[in-house]
Amino acid sequence: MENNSRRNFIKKLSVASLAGASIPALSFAMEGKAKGNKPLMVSTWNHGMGANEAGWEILKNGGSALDAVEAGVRVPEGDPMERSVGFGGLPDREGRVTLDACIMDHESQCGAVAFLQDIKHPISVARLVMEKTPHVMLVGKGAKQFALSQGFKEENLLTEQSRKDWEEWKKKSKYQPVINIENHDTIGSLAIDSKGNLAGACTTSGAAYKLHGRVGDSPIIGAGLFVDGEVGAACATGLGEAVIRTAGSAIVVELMRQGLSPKDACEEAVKRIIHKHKDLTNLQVGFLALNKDGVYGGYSVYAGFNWAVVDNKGGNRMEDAEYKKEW
Ligand code: SD4
Repeated sequence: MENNSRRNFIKKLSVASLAGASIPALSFAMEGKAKGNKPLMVSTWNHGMGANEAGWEILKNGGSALDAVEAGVRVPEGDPMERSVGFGGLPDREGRVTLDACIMDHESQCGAVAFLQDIKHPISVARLVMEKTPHVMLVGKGAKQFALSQGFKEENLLTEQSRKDWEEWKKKSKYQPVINIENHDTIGSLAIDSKGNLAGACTTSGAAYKLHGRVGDSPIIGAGLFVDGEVGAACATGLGEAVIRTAGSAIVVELMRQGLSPKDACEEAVKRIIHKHKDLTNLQVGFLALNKDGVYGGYSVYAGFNWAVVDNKGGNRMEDAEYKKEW
């Protein structure tokens, strides 16, 4: 074996053993360390474009990743045409819009709200939970009470269109979570700023027509979002129950710590979801990750997951995830 390939082989083995030796995709170890860009922001789905635009205004002027992701996800949260996030989000089966969100920075500070009603920007409430309370998560009435105490307004989040769709749904009342097909869903945003600091935010109205009280992965630190300032950040979109079962975003970050590229780490997390679920019908999950070097990547169970990325080099653009084609 010639020296170079022997070195690569040894490198590959050590990464594989650290990761539990179940990882076929070790292209990162073979290719050497990829170089990324700073600042940079990635956000899930087509509505990621608007989020990135708002976040980039902050990042390009030397602002923080934390401010960028918060400002970014507030865009779809406030848009009544986005039917899966914030104002205008589809309600649960009782016709109530209940929102989940969380935010995390490079120092492992984090805040979350779940089952929050009547407040348009759950991500900003989550940030205040992080900054102004000794807690990480507030839910339901308590979260709303806290939001009101911080000056947020009580608003009806059920738009006329969402109400009509819900009335229509009630005729059959069939719970069929059809996720990611219309190419707009939960928003997760990850950013690295010019200082090299990472942050992430995730916000959603959750699965349409869910049981009243259901909370998904999006406000759960380690499931819908995880950031380790020394390693990288990851977020998830799709069937939250599957992401919670596998501690999805925490796993993606842990795999990056062990040397996997963001894309390979996401792929491995998707494989675990596939491995742990017998019935994969409609079970779409997509992960998106960004490491400390500004390298990003994603992967999903089925085709259709995409994200927006913005940096100094290429502007704001959409990219499609690779996905598992057979198993
Ligand atoms: C949830 N993960 O509540 C969210 C929904 C979602 O793409 O991301 N859909 O389960």
